[in-house]
Amino acid sequence: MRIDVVSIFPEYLAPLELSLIGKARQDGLLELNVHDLRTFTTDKHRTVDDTPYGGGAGMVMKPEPWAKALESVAGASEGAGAAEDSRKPVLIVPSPAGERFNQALAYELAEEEQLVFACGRYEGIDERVIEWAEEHFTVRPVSLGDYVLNGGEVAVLAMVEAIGRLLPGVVGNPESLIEESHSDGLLEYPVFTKPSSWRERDVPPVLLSGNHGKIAQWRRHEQFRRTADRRPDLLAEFDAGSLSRADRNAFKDLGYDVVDGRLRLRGGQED
Ligand code: 6GU
Repeated sequence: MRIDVVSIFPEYLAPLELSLIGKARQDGLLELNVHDLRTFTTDKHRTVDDTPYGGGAGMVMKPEPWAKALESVAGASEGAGAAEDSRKPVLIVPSPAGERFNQALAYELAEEEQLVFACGRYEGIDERVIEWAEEHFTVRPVSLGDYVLNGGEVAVLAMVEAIGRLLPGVVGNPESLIEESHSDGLLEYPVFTKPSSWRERDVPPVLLSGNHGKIAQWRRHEQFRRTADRRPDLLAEFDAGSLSRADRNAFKDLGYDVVDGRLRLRGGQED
């Protein structure tokens, strides 16, 4: 995979030289280039922003430096023709006004040949850039969650790590990708290591039993319990149609019934 990041703070992306992602780059599994937006300006002061039409607080990023920057990275990948949608690079525009980033989107983006991240600052990028970019890219404004960051750089660190670790060969033991939070629409079960008793706290005895069937079921039910407690919104999406009787009973104990293949909180509001 090839990733290009355009930012006015390229140093912000330095952590992508570390750890698993840094190693993936060294190993040639991931080609990642960071570009300074200011190198695509033409004025003496290398201006990237201006006041908003219509008034209001803050500044807006000027369109032309962005067009130059995006043209330069779009040309870098072969076959970026407007006719063949599947070969267009994906332009991800980090923004609190985007679609939510999640594990499903990480898996989807991990299949792409080229990703380009356009890090906005200030109040955002002139909207015409987003429209114009559709000629060269599949454009996806993406948000990490319902809060506001000062710019897209921190969001790009998060997204590149989430996507990069799904590329073949990046995570040493691919099994660790299978049993993790969100891989099956549930939160991960709790984990424990030695000693079995620590500061008067014991590891759940089932984990010491050697009974692999019981352990698997205990872990699964802990996933249900945790998800119901911390992220009940995920259970609304959960496919409950193929749950075993034991799993359905575990959900019953948590106050959920299975209705038409979906979990429904007992005594919940009808709409
Ligand atoms: Cl992706 N960008 C910015 N600037 N703020 C955010 C965000 C992204 N996601 C949540 N807040």
